[in-house]
Amino acid sequence: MSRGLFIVVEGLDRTGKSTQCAQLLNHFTASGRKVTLMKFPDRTTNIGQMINSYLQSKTELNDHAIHLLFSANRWELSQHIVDTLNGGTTIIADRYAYSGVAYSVAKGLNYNYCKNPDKGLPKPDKVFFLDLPPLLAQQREDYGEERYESLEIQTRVRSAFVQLLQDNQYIHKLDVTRQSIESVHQALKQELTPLLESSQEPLRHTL
Ligand code: T5A
Ligand code: NA
Repeated sequence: MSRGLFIVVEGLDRTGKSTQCAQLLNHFTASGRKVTLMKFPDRTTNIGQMINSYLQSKTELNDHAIHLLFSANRWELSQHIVDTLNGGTTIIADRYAYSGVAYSVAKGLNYNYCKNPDKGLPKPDKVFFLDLPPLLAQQREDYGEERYESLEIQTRVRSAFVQLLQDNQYIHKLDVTRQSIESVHQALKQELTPLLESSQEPLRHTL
């Protein structure tokens, strides 16, 4: 049995990540592939509830402490990720460690410091960065409800993502400016085709 693929969708707030993850889930399901969705942060765990409370500004936390909690939230699910992939199920993840680095760097934490806690996590087979100017993202509905959803912060988060793109050539940037949901979906599918048609090497790469 071949293992599942690990696909990650990244981007600033409101860029259409959840929408596209849902579209991919439907597409894979319809084509008969075993597939599941994951979302980071996973707010359902104990750690995830602390993160949720922080994101809703109900609690305050030291910048380093919340950074480590976001990473811990990935680590607590890491064995589940490995087992799921090895069991032949594809994972579509709505955000992952790249958000972890970008948002903390945007607050002023050191780039290399930010990458360290995630080292050793399962490495995705494909990472997409949905790129939308922060000003356009801001015009989408429900913007501004959570911490980080301001133009100033999002602009700094985007700069951090640009550095991640430079350092990790395997991240695929997709300009979604004025692109319909359907056309972004088509672009993601097209980019995934070679991966879907090739047989996967055993999972052994880590971040
Ligand atoms: N964070 C996260 C960290 O600081 N460290 C970490 O390690 C991690 C993992 C989590 C927050 O935590 C931070 C980053 C975040 O600030 P979240 O739960 O992921 O937040 O929430 P958001 O990223 O804010 O996700 P959203 O759900 O708000 O945005 P999405 O998923 O990018 O966008 P989506 O799909 O919900 O779409 C937003 C709106 O745009 C429309 C949709 O219908 C919707 O109304 N839309 C489009 N409109 C026009 N054209 C298109 N192509 C469209 N696609 C979607
Ligand atoms: Na989302």
